[in-house]
Amino acid sequence: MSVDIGIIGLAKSGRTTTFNALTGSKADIGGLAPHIGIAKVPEPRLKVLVDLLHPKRVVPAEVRYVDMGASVKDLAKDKVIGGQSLAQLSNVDALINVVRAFTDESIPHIEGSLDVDRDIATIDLELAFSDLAILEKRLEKIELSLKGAKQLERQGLLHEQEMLTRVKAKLENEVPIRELKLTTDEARTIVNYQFLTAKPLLIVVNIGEEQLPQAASLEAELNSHYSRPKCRLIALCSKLEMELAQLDNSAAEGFRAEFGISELGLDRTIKLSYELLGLISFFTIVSAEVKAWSIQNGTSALRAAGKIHSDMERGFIRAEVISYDDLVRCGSLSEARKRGVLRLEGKNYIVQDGDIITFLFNV
Ligand SMILES: Nc1nc2c(ncn2[C@@H]2O[C@H](COP(=O)(O)OP(=O)(O)OP(=O)(O)O)[C@@H](O)[C@H]2O)c(=O)[nH]1
Ligand SMILES: [Mg+2]
Repeated sequence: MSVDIGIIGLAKSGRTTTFNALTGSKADIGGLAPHIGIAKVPEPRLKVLVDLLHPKRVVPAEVRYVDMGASVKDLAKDKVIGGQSLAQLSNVDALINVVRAFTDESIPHIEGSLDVDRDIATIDLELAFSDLAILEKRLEKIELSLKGAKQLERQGLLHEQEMLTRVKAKLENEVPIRELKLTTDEARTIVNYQFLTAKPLLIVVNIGEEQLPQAASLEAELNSHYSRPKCRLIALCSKLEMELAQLDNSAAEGFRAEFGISELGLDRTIKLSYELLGLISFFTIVSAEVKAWSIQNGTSALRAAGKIHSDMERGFIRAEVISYDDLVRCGSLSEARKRGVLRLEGKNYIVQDGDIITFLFNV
């Protein structure tokens, strides 16, 4: 299971450019076909582990980005997003909305003028429309089923009807599902519908090169409105980021210094997406291979093992765990073992960010 992030937005907002920047791809700008690309999750601790352990192979965790091709407005032909596009979007773990802030006379803005707030609201509305359509369909079905339902089934249906009606009222008042306070049971039901406004949202404000000196202040100003539950905003120049992604390391370094970019937009974007998704990293070191994995914060050792291989989950015996800091302090796993710093943990152990884990299992 990789992490999937869908890139959406209005036409000519810079979605494909952002996709290319994030994945180092060279997808055809202006093309309408969906693009799928993979980015390696930047993980500075991985480099330290490599320097320490000299593995033969190092495998970073990955994120998959999907550039939907057509704009959200074009996907939503009959007011709502449907068919294959909806299926594709429903499957992602988080959304990136690329909003145009760059000016370019030769590329007319699709809405006639530049207005970041308006464009953010437009996309929010499109996503809400899609969710409302799904809600309405489900509510109609529940209504029908209630007619012939037996007592037990009836209770479940009434329960769901009550909750979905509540969610619908909120959506109609422009409150996205990601902001609702739900009980664990309710959240579990909601997850099954894969609502678009339930997904964490990262707003990428795509600024022009000439706006770069103001990027930080613009970002802070916009974030004061848009940093809401499971929603964050970042300002970056996708065009420049794309060009940077296509340079080799030393050339990119010079370029970044020239434009005063301290951290790559790609790295920040992935980091923010991870924060939004509540993801943490753990590492495995197996026969000269150091590998990083992403899991939801709060995952048990048993489930973490299952992420690597289902056999590991089925045959789980225990996990040998050391924190990243402890390993760095000891210098090697064998030294850590000698000093008794390695812990043996059971299947219910909650994996911590930076844990280095060896799973013991039998098949
Ligand atoms: N000046 C400037 N142009 C940009 C920037 N980002 C994107 N563009 C240009 O804007 C045009 C549209 O960019 P795309 O990345 O294709 O945008 P899109 O949202 O994928 O567009 P469509 O898929 O065609 O709807 C391209 O000509 C880009 O080169 C930017 O930061 N500055
Ligand atoms: Mg495009």
